[in-house]
Amino acid sequence: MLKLWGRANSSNVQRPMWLLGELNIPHERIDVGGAFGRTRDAAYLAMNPNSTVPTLEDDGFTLWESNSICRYLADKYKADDWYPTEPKARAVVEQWMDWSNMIVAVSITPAFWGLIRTPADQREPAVILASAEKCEHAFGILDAQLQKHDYVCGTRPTLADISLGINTYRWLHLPWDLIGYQRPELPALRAWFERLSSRPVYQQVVLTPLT
Ligand SMILES: N[C@@H](CCC(=O)N[C@@H](CS)C(=O)NCC(=O)O)C(=O)O
Repeated sequence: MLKLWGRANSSNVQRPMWLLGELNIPHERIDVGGAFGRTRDAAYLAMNPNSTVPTLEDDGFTLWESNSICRYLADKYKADDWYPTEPKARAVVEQWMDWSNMIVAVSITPAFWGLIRTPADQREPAVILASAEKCEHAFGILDAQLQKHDYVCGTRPTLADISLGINTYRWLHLPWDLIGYQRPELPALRAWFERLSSRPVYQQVVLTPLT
């Protein structure tokens, strides 16, 4: 059986969890990383030398990088709706997946750590504010894209929505007031978030307490 290694409160683990749920693929998820540790064990390092989560294990084949895991699963289970095979359509999905990692995840990580995982007396408001400003710019770009159609790449969700939908939930729900920052309301992005929120798998996997 497929094994997904990684704690369920990790944004990057939630990507393959969400896809596995949507495709109804039997699998076992094993808690490692964060408070669960074990990512520096020799056996884990042999699968993933980064000591990060997630890692996928499929009958002796191992893979890390959450977006790569999603692409592999979509290919293996022929989920063409989620990962189109037509070259241009596929390239645009991959463009937004890459942007999700290089821009959105990089922008939001300092704010997430500062607001959720740092004791109040150690918080650095200037660092969190800089992160907030980068997020505002990035989510503005995503909002403009979502003014064109209901999902990131068209009329139905793809791997691009999975890649971006998790940090969007975080951006909408981080306690920005702790640093006196007012997040802008972006109507198209909000409407897309509501559409994602009507999906049972998104509710189970993503709409969970930020920890
Ligand atoms: N680009 C990687 C990032 C992996 C990553 O940094 N994962 C974080 C969790 S979101 C991690 O492993 N942190 C250390 C830990 O959980 O022990 C991916 O998309 O899989």
